[in-house]
Amino acid sequence: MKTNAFVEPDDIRTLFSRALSGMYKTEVPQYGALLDLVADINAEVLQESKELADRLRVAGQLDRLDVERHGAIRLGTVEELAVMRRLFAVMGMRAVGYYDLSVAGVPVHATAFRPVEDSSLKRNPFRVFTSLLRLDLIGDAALRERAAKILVGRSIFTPRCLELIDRAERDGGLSGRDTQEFVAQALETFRWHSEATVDIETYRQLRASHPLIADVVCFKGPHINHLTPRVLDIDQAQAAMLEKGIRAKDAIEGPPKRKCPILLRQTSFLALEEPIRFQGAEGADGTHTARFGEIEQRGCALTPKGRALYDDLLKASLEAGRDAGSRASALARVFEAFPDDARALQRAGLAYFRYSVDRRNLVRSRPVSANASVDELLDQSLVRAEPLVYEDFLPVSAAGIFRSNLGSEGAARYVAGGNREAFETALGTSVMNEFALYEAAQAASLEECRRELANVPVMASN
Ligand code: OOG
Ligand code: NI
Repeated sequence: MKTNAFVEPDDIRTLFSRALSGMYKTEVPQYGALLDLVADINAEVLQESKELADRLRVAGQLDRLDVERHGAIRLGTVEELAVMRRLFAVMGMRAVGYYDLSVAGVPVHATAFRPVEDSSLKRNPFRVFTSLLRLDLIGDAALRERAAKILVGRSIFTPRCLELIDRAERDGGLSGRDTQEFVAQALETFRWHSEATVDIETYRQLRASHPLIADVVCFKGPHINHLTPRVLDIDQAQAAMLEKGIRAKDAIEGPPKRKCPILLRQTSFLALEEPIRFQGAEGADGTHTARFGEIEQRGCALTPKGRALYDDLLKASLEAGRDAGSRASALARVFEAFPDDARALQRAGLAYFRYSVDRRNLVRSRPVSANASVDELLDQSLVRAEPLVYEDFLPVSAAGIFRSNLGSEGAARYVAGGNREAFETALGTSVMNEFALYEAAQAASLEECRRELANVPVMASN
């Protein structure tokens, strides 16, 4: 019966992310160079710090490191988003979080599709930042209708891909053979097309409204626009990129360098200018920039309290400095107010942790009280706390990435604000709350510790 068994969604995700990475490597050779650079730095960092290597191994982070990627796509219609949710569900990915980018002058809102279970995150935490164009933010009614009409005319999924999604939903999974076909078919949606679906004049008009609108509307599908590996030392990676003559963004997005990294730090290199064939009698040629390279370093997930402090400090630092140099020093200065060691973060309730029993201290002379507080357990070294990795994105960083890669043309300001309800209606479900996921993971780990500790026999110690 083994041959008829369904393939685990975790395995489908790994096959897909691998295939996507392979495709992107042939499409954008610089991506391959970036992977090599990141692999070298990670090996060096792990070599230099055995302590970090041990910690990552205990936390289940080491094995996932070289498969860890996030990508991004931009969709045009609510129907596309609804099907994309179903496609990612086949690979065990759920929509987590709502990101409103309109506040940053980018006419999209977004979610992150990613695995949510601990065991799945350990296997392969592949995530895709998926944004949906908000045509309602285009002021020019004629242009808005034009764009909507163009989008209605395209289908970004192959018919076979849709059939296989249906089958997975109906049967509760995909066989090995169907999985292979599904991965190949799904890949088509993410492929680059060097031929536009519109003439160059339409492209120019849409681009003048906002470069992102042209990127979404004028092509056959939502080409993957970057695929980001995780690096263990982003400052080193940034320096290495500049040394290699890669035109990196001048500043790293997110928090400053710290002993105990929090959230997410990202940098990217500029979009490629790619030749495009436009529609029209004369087959006019032009260029388009959409795809870029990005790397990131991930730190610990913050509680709502920690996140509020992060947001406040980031805002203060942005007000403080304009150019890259003064921004970096303002960032470092302002963030001195954010505790920078794991225990302090834990005590202040700023970050989430995974607790595990510290086996070295299991010989005890008295039982652990069932109501011992986390602090007591930590103080007695009965449990250890390992920060939970931040698995999501940051809207301010995302906006910075969008901006640096789209150019500043048509840098509109939108005042409409987010529209989460419309997004969730399009998605066909509500997005999951990322804080609730971290909270649940933390609570489950603590529960497990208490169970384990309750079962340890008490021995007389000296
Ligand atoms: C997505 C930008 C957001 C990130 O890492 O914050 C993103 C896009 O440009 O489509 O990927
Ligand atoms: Ni990204």
